[in-house]
Order: sequence, then C-alpha cells, then structure tokens
Amino acid sequence: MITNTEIEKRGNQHPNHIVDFKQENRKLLFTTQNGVVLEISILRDSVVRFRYATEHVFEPDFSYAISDDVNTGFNQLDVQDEIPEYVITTNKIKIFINKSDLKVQITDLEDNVLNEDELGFHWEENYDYGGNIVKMSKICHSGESYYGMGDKASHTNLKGKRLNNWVTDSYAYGKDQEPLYKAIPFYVGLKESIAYGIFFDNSFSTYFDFANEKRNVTSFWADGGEMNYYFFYGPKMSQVVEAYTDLTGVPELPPLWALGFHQSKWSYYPERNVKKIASTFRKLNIPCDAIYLDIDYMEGFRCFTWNNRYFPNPKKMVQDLEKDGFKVVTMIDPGIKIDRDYWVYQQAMDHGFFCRRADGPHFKGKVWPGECKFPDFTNPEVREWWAGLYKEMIAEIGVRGVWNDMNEPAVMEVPSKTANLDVRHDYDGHPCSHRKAHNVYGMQMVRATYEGIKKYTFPRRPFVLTRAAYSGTQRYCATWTGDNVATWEHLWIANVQMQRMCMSGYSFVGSDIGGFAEQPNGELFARWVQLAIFHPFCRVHSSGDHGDQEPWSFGEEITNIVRKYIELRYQLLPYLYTMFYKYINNGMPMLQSLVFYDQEDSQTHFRTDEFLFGEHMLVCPVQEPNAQGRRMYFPKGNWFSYWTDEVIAGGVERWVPAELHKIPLYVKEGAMIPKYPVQQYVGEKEIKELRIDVYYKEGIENSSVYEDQQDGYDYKKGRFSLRKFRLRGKENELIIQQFKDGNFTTSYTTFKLNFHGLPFTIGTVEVDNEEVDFSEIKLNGNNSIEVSKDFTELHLIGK
Ligand code: NBV
Repeated sequence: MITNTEIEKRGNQHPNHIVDFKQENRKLLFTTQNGVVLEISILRDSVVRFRYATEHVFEPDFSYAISDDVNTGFNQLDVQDEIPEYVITTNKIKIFINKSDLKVQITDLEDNVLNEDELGFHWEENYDYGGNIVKMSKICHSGESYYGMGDKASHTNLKGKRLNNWVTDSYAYGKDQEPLYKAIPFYVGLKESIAYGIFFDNSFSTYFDFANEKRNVTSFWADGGEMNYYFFYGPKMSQVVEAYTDLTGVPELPPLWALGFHQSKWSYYPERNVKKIASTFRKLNIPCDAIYLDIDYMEGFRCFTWNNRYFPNPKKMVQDLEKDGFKVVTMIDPGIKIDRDYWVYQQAMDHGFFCRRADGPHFKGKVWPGECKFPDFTNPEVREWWAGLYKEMIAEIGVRGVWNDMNEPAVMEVPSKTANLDVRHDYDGHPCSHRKAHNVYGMQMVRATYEGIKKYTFPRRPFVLTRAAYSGTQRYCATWTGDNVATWEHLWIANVQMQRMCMSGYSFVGSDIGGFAEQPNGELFARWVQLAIFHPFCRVHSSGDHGDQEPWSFGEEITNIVRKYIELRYQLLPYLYTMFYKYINNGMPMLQSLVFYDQEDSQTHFRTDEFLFGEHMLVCPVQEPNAQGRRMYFPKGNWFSYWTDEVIAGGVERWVPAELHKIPLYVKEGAMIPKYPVQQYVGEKEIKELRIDVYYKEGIENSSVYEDQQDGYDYKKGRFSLRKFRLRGKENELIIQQFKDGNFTTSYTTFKLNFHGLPFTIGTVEVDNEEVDFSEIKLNGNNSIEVSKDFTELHLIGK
C-alpha cells in the first residue's frame, strides 16, 4: 500500500524559504528550510553557474564537458541582504534570489530582465532508479527566441519545440525527428535583442521545452543527476557563444589537408577500387585530399585488423596513395567481436575492460561483427589501452586519420538501439549506470582515439571524426551529422544543422554530401556540393547499396560544376584556415546564422537559409529543384556579388539569380579575401604568391590571414604568420595597413591584390609612404597590383 505521503512525494517538490547564506570566495551558498542548497559560482562577470542539491548534499563535482583551460576571473562581486531577496551584483549582471522560494531573476545593469524563474528549480523523486528527476522552468516572454542545441534537424529558431538529448543512431532521420546523434544541452536565448545562454551540464537524458507545452514557459529537466546549469550573459550572441565555447573548449588546429575535400563510401574495397577512385580524381583534375575506408577493410568487422584478401599490403597501398596526395582515413567502431582468438577481445577480457551489467555479467550487443562486448571508455585505463591499439595502424601502416562510428553506442535488434540502462560505467571514478554515461560514451571513445592518433601520428597533427557527441567533444575531433538521406529536405536539414552546431561551440562539422541513404540525382548532388564547400568539414559519403556518388557519377555537366566548386574550396583554404584559427582563439563560430550576425534586425530571427561563411562571405544555398534563382535576405552592410561584383545594400529581401552552376554568394564590402591557387591536394604546389581579393568600401573594415606550416606543432613555438589588414576607403583613395605577428616565413614574397569596385582610376600608388613606379607593382588596368608582402601601408590615390 502506498501511503499518502509517498503519493505526495511523487509529485513535484519545491524549495521553500532560505534559512542560511554563506559565501566562500566566488561561491555563494543558499540553504532552504527544507534542505535545498543553491550554490552560485561566479566564473566571470557574465558567466555564472547555478547548482542545486536536495537534502543538503551535492554530488562530487565532475564533468566531462568542461575544459581544463577555461578562463575565469571577475571584477566585482557584491552580495546584499535585502527584503525580500538577496541581490548579487557583478560588473555585468544582477542576480536576485527570492528568500521565500529560492526563485532567481537575472537582469543586466540597466535593469532589463534577462531571465527569470517561473517555477524555478523543482524535482520529483525517482522511485525506480533513486535520485531525482531535476527540473527548471523559466518564463518565456513573447518575442523571445531560442537557438543552438547541437544537431537538431529543426528550424534554426527553436521556439515552440520540445527536444530530447539522448545520443541515438538515427538512420535516415527526418526533419524534426528527435533525438539525434548528439547531446549538446546548450541554447542561446534572445530577448528583446539581448542575448543570453544556458548550458545544462547534465549527461542523463535531458529535455528542453521552448514554449511548446505552455506558451509562456521554457523549461529543461533531466532523468537524474543534478540541476546544474551555467548562465551566460551577452548582450551579443557572439559573446554568449564565445563564453560557452571557452567553457567547453576548442580543438587544436587540424592539419590543413583535413579542410580539403574528402571522398568516402561504404565501402571502397578491394585495394584496386580504392586506387581507381583516387586515380580518377587525379585524371579528372578534381581536387581531393582524403579517401576513407569503411568497415569492410577489417577482417570480419574486427577493429584493428585488415582483411588480407581485399588489402594484402595496406602499408604499401597507403604509401602509394600518399605519393599521390591522398591521406587514408579508417573506421573504428566500439563493439569488439566476442572471439577467443581475437587479440583485442583477449586483452580487454584479461584486463576487465568490458562494461558489465548491474548483476555482474558482461553487457553484450549485436553489431556488424555479430555479438560484441563494449569497452568502458569512461574508465581512464581503458582509454589508455584503446589509444595504444592504434599504434600499428598509424605509426606503421601510415593511416592519417580515424573516424569513430556507432559510438552512441548503437546496438542492433534491440528496441532501445543502445546499451541496457543498468550497464555499469566507471565514469572516471564516479561509478554509475548507463543512464548517466550514455551521452558521454561516444565522447570518451573518441577522446581515447584522439589520444592514440595524436601520439602515433606525431609530429604531425591528428585527424579524428566522431558520430556521437556530448558538449565538449569538439576538443577532440571533427564530427558529421550521421545517416542522412539524398533528398532536398535533407539539403535543408544539413544547412540548419551546420549553422546550429557552429552556434553550439562545435564548428568542425559536415554532412554526408549528397546524402548517405538513397542516391541523389545530379542536380541535387551539385546543389549539395555548392553548399558543403562552405562547411568546415567537407566530405562526400554514401551507403554502398545506393549507387555511385563520386563527383563524376552524374555526367559531364555535373562533374564540371562540382569540380568548379571544389576548386573554389581549395582557393579559399587560407580564408577557411583563418576562420578556424579565429574559432579556436576567439570562440568565433566558423558559420554564422543571420541572427548571429545581426540580432538587432528582427528580420533575421526566423531566417534559416542564409549564413555567413567566416566573417565576410554570405551564402544562400538553393534548396529545391529546377531553380533559376531564389529569394534571399541581405543583412546589414553592402554586399558584392561574388560572380558579378554587383553591389546590393543590406536590409532587403531580393530575388537573386542561381542557375545550376551558381550558388548565391556575396562578399562583404571592405573584405580582403586571401586565396591560394587551385591545387589537387594540400601541399601539391608551393604557393608563390598570395592572391587577395580586395572589395572596396567607403569606410573601415578589418580582415586577416593566418598561415603556418599546415601541419605539425611549430606554430605553437611562434612559427606562424598572422597578418591583419585594416582597409580604409575614401572617395578617391584606398589605404591598406598591415600588422604582422609570428615568425613563420611564408613561401611567397608578394601579394597579388585584385580590386573590386574601386570607384576611382588609380593615379598614384605609395608603399610605405614612397611612390612606386607602376611597372614595379605590375599595375594591371585598374584591377590588380603585385606588391611585397611586407608592406606596412599601401596607399592608392585616384587620378
Ligand atoms: O559503417 C557503415 C556505416 C557508415 O558508412 C555510416 O557513415 C555510419 O553513419 N555505419 C553508419 C553503419 C551502418 C548504418 C546503416
């Protein structure tokens, strides 16, 4: 018989009045009469952590998401004991804690309410598993919008959606399908053009309701663990995303080849087929840097083995491909085949590295090799062992990168599609069940992979790719959006997913170009390539049983279009690499949704299609068949057509031409876009001259270009070259100042500056205050000059 008190307990419980307040440096502790403790930690003036315990006691403080390099430090922390609330003031925000119910309200210093509790923290005891279902509800104001949340296949603005974070193998997912492969419980809120962010760092299954159930309430909750969230104040979206990215970390620079074009299929085998694909790229002059081996390279799908019939001499094959500029990337899955004669299985058994069920037996699940056991990657010893398994593949055979698939972990033929919830995990010394470890399992696997590849590929840089991810996974690897489909709708999904991931601190991301399941027609393939060359990770991948998906599989017209766009990607490599540099140094997402670019303009709040590629290029993909053009919105600023140099003033929606060979692409006035010559692979050519496209602006604009050795770690010892340009255009003049940093010497000595939209005819050119002869700078019409890369100030004066 359930007693009345027990029934009551099953409902929501709430904190009551505050009976105690304590301050321990940057931590403030408020205790209520019914045993709830709210711990507020000030990380920065604009970054605050809220943690709630019930029954007085917090769990040990441990998170896989938080970076070791997080910046902390604030200028002000005052606490005032007032009636009816405590008021905490930093240099940027005020936090009000209601004494009667522990509800929180946060304002800026001008008293604009940024965020306020509706019910605030409440919880329900979990009778099945113990602990609590922890909940938080906030007031949603009319006009408030929500962005971020990782890979959700939904409109960029999440208002009205209910979402779940539980990493899931979602073959051929659809628009709005939930949950997907990633768990990134971070959103950016935009209220009356002021941005803030919330990161709910809880690895259990989490849920977010953005005014779906109740028009004026946004809430988030988890199946277990603690109510533990970080609040970030903007007021700009860029500041929110920067702060979240700082908290959860950034990757190191990838080798430049990882930003080239990659070709993959499930599966390229045997060796002769792999080589045929590679040589066709070279024959047709389509640039490509990497070729992927999917599960069929293995012996009976056993990880860390090679099928000798298909690949009799992998080392030689890898070397041959390298000579032609191709890097080989191989797949590794988490499931280890149960086979007493298989060394990986034996080692894991001997050391007790496999996950166990609650009562002791090993957890078993069916995947490609048949029945498998699964290493517990949340155990640091297991990660170290796993990292070591890559030695032969990387150090001896010469494979240059690894992709970890199925690491949700995906399990076949069970309704849950994953491990049983009672499976036990070490969780780095905080033993728990799969309910808590599920969302970080893939992250910890790919972390171990990253450690291994980094070690054995040294002194080169590692390249690792993951399917599953939790917040913070971006520190270790790139990611792709899983098994999409060759449909126009999925082209739309890919576009929003990339923007959303970039907004969620995870910029190194791409989709399976053309679609994984089913086969695109040539038009869809071409449109997808046109979009995806602007995605940080750029790879064609598809399932083997749905026809060919190489750039030449759709006839000559499409091949030519695809080549042209892949060539454009290679030309833009220095621009892209500089974007990467800014991402890891300033937390600046590599792609920006329009709302991120201009949150003040309410026209941008519900746009999905247009985005900025880096700081200066505006892209708007074509997402339907038979288009000759489309409507697009131009945000503030003046934009040069990349194709015609026509200038369009922002703040308008316009029809723009977009025949099959053309994606709407615009460059912001004042931008200086660095370009390399087309290469068939990174490093094919010595760069003899850096071309910079200079787009005139009346006024000031800053640009930069970051370069280094394109691989290795010398850049960390100062061997990099960072050039910052400040362009200032006047009616009859253009001045470009250059500021240099780093001591890497680039292979070229000159810039070729190509001018777009100069409103005057060049009469005089001065370099560092000295007039130069036109022959010296090779003035070509009014359009281009060649000038030493070392100038400090270049001055063009009209006739
Ligand atoms: O290893 C085969 C595939 C792979 O090609 C794909 O990229 C992954 O997302 N893998 C899934 C397993 C089979 C899915 C049907």
